Amino acid sequence: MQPTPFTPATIVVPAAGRRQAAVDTRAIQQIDSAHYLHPFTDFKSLNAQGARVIVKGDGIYIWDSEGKRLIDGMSGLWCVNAGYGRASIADAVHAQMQELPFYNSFFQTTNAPAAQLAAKLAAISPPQFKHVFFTCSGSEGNDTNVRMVRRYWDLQGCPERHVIISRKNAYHGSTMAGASLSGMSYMHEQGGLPIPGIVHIDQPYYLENGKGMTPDEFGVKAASWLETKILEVGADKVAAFIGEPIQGAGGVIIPPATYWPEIQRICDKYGILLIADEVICGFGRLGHWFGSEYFGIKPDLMTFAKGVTSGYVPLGGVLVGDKVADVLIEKGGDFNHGFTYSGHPVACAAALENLRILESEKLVDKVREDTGPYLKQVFEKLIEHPLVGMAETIGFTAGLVLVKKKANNVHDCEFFPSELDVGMVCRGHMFGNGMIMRAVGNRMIIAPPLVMTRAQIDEMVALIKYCLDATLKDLQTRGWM
Ligand code: PXG
Repeated sequence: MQPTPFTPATIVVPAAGRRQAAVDTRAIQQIDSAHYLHPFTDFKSLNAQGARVIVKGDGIYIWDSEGKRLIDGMSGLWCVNAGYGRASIADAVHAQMQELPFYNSFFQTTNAPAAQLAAKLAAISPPQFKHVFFTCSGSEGNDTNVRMVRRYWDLQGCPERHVIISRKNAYHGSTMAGASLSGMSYMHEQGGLPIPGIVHIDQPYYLENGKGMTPDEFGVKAASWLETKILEVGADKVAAFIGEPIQGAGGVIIPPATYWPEIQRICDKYGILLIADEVICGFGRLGHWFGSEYFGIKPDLMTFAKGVTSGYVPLGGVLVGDKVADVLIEKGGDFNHGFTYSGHPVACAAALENLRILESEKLVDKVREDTGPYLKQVFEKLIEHPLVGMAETIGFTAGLVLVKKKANNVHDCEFFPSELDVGMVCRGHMFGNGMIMRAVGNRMIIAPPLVMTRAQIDEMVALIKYCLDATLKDLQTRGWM
């Protein structure tokens, strides 16, 4: 029997059986344009077209104010690991708000959810982590890292050890330190960044930098750039190296298997602290609680945010390994850093319920053993599409590269000129047909909610293929192919 041909009409339906919020799209767009400056946005061009108004979420789907359903292939923004519509998180938040909506943790006070969440995070993280510093976001977590590792080295009698090495095309946030650690030149161009004492090495992106090498050879080579930089700066001046286990915002850049073990070896050789930014990889994205476990590395600090609450309420922080925590506790005195909302009881209550869901539904195990391998099997078949030069997944995130002309070896593919912005053309077809898939240059990426089932993976990949076909036709019509 022939399979029924896929058409996106099969998924563009209003939220069946759920109350549709009554939202006047034009009215919201007007006040949005008049008053709301969106993050990372060209304000004028958004005002000209009007923002899409998202009104509802359930499971892996969201709905806009026109009743159109979309598969949220990006989990909000790498956040909604437990999926939308979790009444028990709403209930936990409601109950906590009624009991104690806020109290600070500054002046020798604490609250039960913050203490319980710290203990829970210590229990699910690798054994070197027993302590947590809470923030409200990943950016603040990375600012905390900068201050904490510099404080650590001061206390160790090495005040000159203040340089932090990061990577180009990394994303570590948008505060002054977060943006400085990030390796995006378009961020550094605005606001006089990076701040002093932060330097960058090239990223482990095989397609960009690995020509003529096997992936394994390239992994070792890319890690060697860390050693070169350490020697250039002076090992006695380097405080820490920071990296995302896989680079998310940079386009789902998956390093070769040889990369992280080499990075670990080099950090150990020079006694440099290793910071894993787990804001995206943490809480199951790679089929482990933390991406560091996937790669078998032993960081001294881990930044977290996003998936800790599945994005239901803002929360971030740093898991502090014993090596650093023991020094801060034993020798440190006051650590003059923190936020009004550090350990916010409502956010911590949301996180506790979210982690309970991830555990009780075995979502992390499922991604590792079942749906992650299935996504790999189905998504990587997209390599057969004429526009796709490379398609890869890791856990529950995936990326493909759009190419003008394919070749057996990805380095021999012909690429579109970057000014054509084919990724954005493709993204337009995805959005228009009910699929949220992000474009990062010529890479199209996804990171779906961890609740996505095998049947939903089939539905998503069929839709992606349909949209790639539409993109191909469009590019041909434009005369770009
Ligand atoms: N570290 C990493 C690895 C991140 O991905 C942050 C830190 C900062 O977290 P906050 O909570 O301060 O936003 C992030 C955030 C994108 C995109 O384009 C990714 C993020 C934020 C905005 C856009 O994929 N990640």
